[in-house]
Amino acid sequence: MLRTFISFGLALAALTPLHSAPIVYFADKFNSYLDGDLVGQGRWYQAPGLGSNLPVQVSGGQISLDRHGAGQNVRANFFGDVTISGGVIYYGFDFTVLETPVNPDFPDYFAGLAANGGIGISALLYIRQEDEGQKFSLGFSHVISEENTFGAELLLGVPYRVIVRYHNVPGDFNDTTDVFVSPVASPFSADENSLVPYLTDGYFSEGNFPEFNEFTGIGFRQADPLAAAVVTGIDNVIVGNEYAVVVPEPATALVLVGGGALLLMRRSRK
Ligand SMILES: [Ca+2]
Ligand SMILES: [Ca+2]
Repeated sequence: MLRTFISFGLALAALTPLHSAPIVYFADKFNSYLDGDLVGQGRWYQAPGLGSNLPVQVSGGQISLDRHGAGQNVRANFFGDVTISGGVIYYGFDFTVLETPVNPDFPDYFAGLAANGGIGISALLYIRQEDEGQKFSLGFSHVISEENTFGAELLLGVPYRVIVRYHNVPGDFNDTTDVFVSPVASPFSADENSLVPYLTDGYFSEGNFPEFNEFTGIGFRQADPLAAAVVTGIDNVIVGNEYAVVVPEPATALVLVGGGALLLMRRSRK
C-alpha cells in the first residue's frame, strides 16, 4: 500500500507544483536491507563531516546510532531528487534512546532535513541529558548555530515517534516549527488540529546564519563519544507535505475504524 501511495505522490509531484494533495517526498522502513552498513543501501550515502570508522548500522530492518567510535553523517535524497522550497514540510520517524549524551551541557543533533544537495543540514532534532542521564529531552533548532528549544523529559528505552512540522517561509529568519512526540504504543491522533506540540520554535534571531530555504533530503548523525546519544530502533522514516502522510499505518487504521481505535488508545495508556 505504501508503495502505491509513494507512486501516487510522485506522479502528483511531477504533474502539479501545487500542494493540493498528499505527497510523500521520502519514506523508508529499512525492511529490505541487509544487516550491516546503511550507506550504500537504498538511497543512503555518507554526507560530508564525520568519518566512518563506525558506520551507521542496519539491524532487523531498523537503524541505530552508536557513539562508541568516530561517527558518521548519513543522508538520503528525496524521491526523484526533488528540491522542496516554501510551504510546510513534515518529517517523522520512530526511535528509542538507550543512552543520553554524557555531558548535560552538550546536547547534540541526531536528525534533520538535508539542504543544499546534502551539504547542509537543517530542522535539527537534538537529544539532551536529563535527570543525571536517567532521562532525556528532545530539542530543536532551525540551523546548527541557532539556540535550541527543548521539551519535557522523556524516558530511555521507550519507542517514541517524533513528527516535525516545519513552516518553510520565504525569506530569512522567519521559519517556525512544531515538534510532536508520542510513544509508538500510543499512536498519534489522525486529527492534526487536536495535537499539542511537544515544543514550538520560531527562528527570529537576526545576526545569525539564516535558515536553509531549499531541502533535498533527510539525514541522521552519529556523533563522537563525547557528544552523542545511543539511539536504536530508528524506523518508519517519512517526509511529506501533509500531516496524514507522516502518521504511520496504525493511525491510518484510526481513520478507518474510528471509535474502536480510540477505545484501544485509551486502554493502551493505562
Ligand atoms: Ca523497519
Ligand atoms: Ca525562511
